[in-house]
Amino acid sequence: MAVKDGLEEAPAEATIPAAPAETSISAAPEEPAAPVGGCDQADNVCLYKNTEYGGPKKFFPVDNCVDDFRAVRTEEVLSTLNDSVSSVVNNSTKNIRLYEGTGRSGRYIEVLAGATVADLHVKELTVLNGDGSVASSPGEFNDVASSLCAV
Ligand SMILES: [Ca+2]
Repeated sequence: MAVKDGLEEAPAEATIPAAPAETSISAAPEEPAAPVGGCDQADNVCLYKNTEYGGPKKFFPVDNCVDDFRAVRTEEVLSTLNDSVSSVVNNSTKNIRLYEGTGRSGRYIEVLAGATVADLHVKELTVLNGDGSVASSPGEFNDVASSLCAV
């Protein structure tokens, strides 16, 4: 590169071609969720303290079970996730369960692959007991989750 008057030109930014668009659009139900709430990493499960994917948040690779939200601080490090999750994005191809108790115990809900729940207060969920029987349907699951795992 030519240097003029001792000033080196900054190298031009390499032009990176846009990634090729997906050529086939699948309508399969396991299609990952549209990225909302910044949950744009494939195979992540994203939990938020507020409804509509707002507030302090924490993202997890779907293959890692998280057995105790009391030990998990949000990205904002304000507090733990325990008993405070109000919305969920499952941007993965696996169904997950959110459990009321630590160590995957107690009542749970399933959030299907690619699904989102904008407001866990809303009574439109099927809440199951640990033995798989229905605890409430429609039910809600706000501010109770303490562990999660893919199924
Ligand atoms: Ca709990």
